[in-house]
Amino acid sequence: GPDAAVPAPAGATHPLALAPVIGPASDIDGFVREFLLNLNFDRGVALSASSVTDRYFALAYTVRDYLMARWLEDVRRAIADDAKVVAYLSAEYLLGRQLDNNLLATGLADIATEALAQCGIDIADLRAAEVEPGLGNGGLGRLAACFIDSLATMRVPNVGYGIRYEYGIFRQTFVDGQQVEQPDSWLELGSPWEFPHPEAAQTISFGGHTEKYDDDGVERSRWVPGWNVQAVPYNLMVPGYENGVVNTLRLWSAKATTAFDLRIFNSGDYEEAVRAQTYAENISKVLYPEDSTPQGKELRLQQQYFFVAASIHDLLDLLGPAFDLTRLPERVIFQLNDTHPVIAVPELMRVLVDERKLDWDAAWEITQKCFAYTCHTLLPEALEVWSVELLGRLLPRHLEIIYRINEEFLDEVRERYGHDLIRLRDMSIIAEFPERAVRMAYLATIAGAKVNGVAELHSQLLRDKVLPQFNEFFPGKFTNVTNGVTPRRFVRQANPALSRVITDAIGDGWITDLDELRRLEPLADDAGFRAAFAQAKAANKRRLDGVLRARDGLALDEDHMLDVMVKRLHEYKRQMLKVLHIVTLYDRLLWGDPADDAPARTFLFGAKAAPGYTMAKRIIHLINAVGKTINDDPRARGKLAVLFPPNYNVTLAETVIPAADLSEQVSLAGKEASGTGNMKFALNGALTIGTDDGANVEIRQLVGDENFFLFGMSEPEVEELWAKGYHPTAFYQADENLKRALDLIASGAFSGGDRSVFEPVVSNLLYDDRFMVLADYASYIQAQDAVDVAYRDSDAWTRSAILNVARTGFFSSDRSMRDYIDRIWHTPPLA
Ligand code: GLS
Repeated sequence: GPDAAVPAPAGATHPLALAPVIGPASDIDGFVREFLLNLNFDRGVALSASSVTDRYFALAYTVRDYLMARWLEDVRRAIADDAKVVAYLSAEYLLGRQLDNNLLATGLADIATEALAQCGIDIADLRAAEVEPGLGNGGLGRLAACFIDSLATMRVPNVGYGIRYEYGIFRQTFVDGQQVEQPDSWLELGSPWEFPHPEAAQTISFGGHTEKYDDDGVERSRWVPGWNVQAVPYNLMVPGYENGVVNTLRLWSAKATTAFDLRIFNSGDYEEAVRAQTYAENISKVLYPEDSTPQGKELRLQQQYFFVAASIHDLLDLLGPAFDLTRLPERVIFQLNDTHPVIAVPELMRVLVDERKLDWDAAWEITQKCFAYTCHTLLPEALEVWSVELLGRLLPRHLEIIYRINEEFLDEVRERYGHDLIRLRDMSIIAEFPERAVRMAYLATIAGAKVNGVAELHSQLLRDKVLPQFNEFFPGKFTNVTNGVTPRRFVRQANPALSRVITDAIGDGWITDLDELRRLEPLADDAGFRAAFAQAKAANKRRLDGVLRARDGLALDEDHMLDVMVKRLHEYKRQMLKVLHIVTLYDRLLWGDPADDAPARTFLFGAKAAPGYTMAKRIIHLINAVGKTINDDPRARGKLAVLFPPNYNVTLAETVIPAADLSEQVSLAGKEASGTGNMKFALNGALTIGTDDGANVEIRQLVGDENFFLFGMSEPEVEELWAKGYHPTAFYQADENLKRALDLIASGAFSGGDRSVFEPVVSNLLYDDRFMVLADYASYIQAQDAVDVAYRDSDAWTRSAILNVARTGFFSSDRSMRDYIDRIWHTPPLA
């Protein structure tokens, strides 16, 4: 981008050349002119002949030009200003659509709408043409996107580093109710939001071996790699909200190195050369679609090393060759978003020791101050572990470095506790069973200046259950930062109806200071405000109905309570609990009290299953089967409906969440690290039915028990039940309603009489039920019955909904960023 910090060339005389940047005029005429220039000379079409795609691109270029004029290369400036930069290392960024976000940030939304109208174009049609970059799986990736939005809005110098996957999270379709994955070719038509920078490419090496050599009497080890690839950066703009700041998201794309190709080409092996090129470029080909439970695939480790090595070198290049590396911790903090980027730790050590010739101790001291680690899980199977065999083959020098870090660490442990073999085994970075493997979470914990969990309960369990020996060993290292979501995208942009109601009441300061929402509290008792609030909710339901009709041919009855469960499909999240509730209501409807006056409900699901996760896919099939049976049954008409639009993504979330009445957050206590959907719902005026898990705990504390439907076992109660022995069949036998619901599924009632289809789902619950669905069923049904009662008093419900909005300003990602700054990064915002 143009760099305002750099003066014009010495011979420049024209006034325009002397201006740092020529920006387009921020008025309707200026916008129209810029739009038509882009349409005519970039797309090369006349307005009359242009397609929706042409127009979308021309609009995107226009908005981009405004941002570009403000893209002050904040990183370079920050470097020049000696500021400390937050380098956020994340394998995932679930960005969502860019156009609306950028219109909002630039304050151009109204001008653009009117300018296009004067060109005979409805901006809504162009918005709809944008394909969202789905470069993440779920909450973890979306969190990264929220964080970089907040950092730009708060003027904190930040570069987000990640991978430019050619294929993001798969596009989900349903065939006969079963999930079928389609490739997400989001780059097919190109993306107007990215800027390739081939001149800033990095060479990233892999494989080979290490060798010892004599360096002026000092024995050193060095890496002799076997092959390499180019990492080409693509910059994306991350604009702050109406503040002129544009930070950078830098995503790396793999490209075969020409030298590598040439060597093989010269050997005459054309096919081998092309094969090698494909191999290299595979590295950034596709996002791994596992959320929370990664598979230990070689290509995944390649991806991880590829992007963190490129990012570290990029940052060191920015600082320049003369930079005094002992001062590195004053200038950068690498935040490790889960274990995915942890291979950055030995990479920085390698650069410092092998390339920059620092001695080990000095390098280690620097490294320990430059990294901080965020853990996003409690599931043991989600803590990444790389086999020594694989890591040694792909990154032999890094394995040596990890061994040395481990040896020195275990020496310290021995010094503190003596030769306690069990403790040494438990704290070693290297696991011995079932195979020798590197525990990336341990490496991150040892190397990181701080380790944080993502909600109070999660951080406490991290300290007490997941890494207790480390918590004891490193007092003060563990901390909490409760997650947050950006109010720009998830309230202001996604919910214009509610935003208007809020702004009319308290002004628009809440958009960058979400605690302002507190001022709505007294208005919960104001009938006029309640009416306006309820009208916004109703309008959002109609908007959702329109989107679902156009997108999927589904319809939503605006008179129904909208009960929503949207999140990745995972057994621990317990979509099955929701299914059992629906089946129970259906069963009641068929056989129960005909005078039952429960409010009509529509259940809306959105969920992708990892392609290899068989049980999750069966549950998706079951939801669709139950939905079809109920939706086709005239006896359920006007009372129950089930909607499961395929391919839930950020774009769909933005219309679903504002329309919801009830938010389902029903994970088994102790399993959901935080959740962030839970926050988005509360902020958009849905009430939560939830367990005492993740950030639900904090939501309930803030909104008050009377505005939250709590059910289920607490985390200690879960532990207690496990300890005394959990027998799901006992719950099945003891609870008539539960028995009826499970029997109905097992009977084939939802599978055309075929009892085999869902037998594995039912058996799993009856004989295994790792996530204690049956144990929490009764309590869940009871809470849902309380929801029915509460919903009937629509005034009281709206009052609670308003209080949910007014009391959850804490969950702004701006607050999360403040916490990271205070507790971990110590980076003051730029003036
Ligand atoms: C996750 C957790 O499962 C979520 O609870 C959490 O909200 C999110 C962001 O911290 O991180 N971890 C993960 O691997 N995927 C997630 O969404």
